[in-house]
Amino acid sequence: MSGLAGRDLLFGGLGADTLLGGAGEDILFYGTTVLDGNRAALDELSTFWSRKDKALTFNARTAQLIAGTGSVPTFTTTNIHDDTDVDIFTGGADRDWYFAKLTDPKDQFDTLAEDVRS
Ligand SMILES: [Ca+2]
Ligand SMILES: [Ca+2]
Ligand SMILES: [Ca+2]
Repeated sequence: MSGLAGRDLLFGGLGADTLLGGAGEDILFYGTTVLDGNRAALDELSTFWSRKDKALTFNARTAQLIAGTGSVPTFTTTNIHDDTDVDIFTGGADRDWYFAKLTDPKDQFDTLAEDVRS
């Protein structure tokens, strides 16, 4: 699964996935989320993550998503789930946000200026 230039949301889902963010600040998810199948919340998330307001820096956006915004559920392990398969993440250019498994067998990812959570 590949993103292009711009801020992408890449959902690995079940199974071992290879996610390529490409340029732009992307969010890469290792497994399933409560957002899956919730079109309205996904659209809201996509719109929020794409916002270019100066005050909404990468850190401000990630903090707001962890806290929850609008109808987008909090970005916590309650809502974002590991699928236990080993996923391969390449965020590409710009800072990216990974939801990855950090215990063996770990997901594999590049770590250039990335923000990795599990
Ligand atoms: Ca991208
Ligand atoms: Ca996966
Ligand atoms: Ca990227």
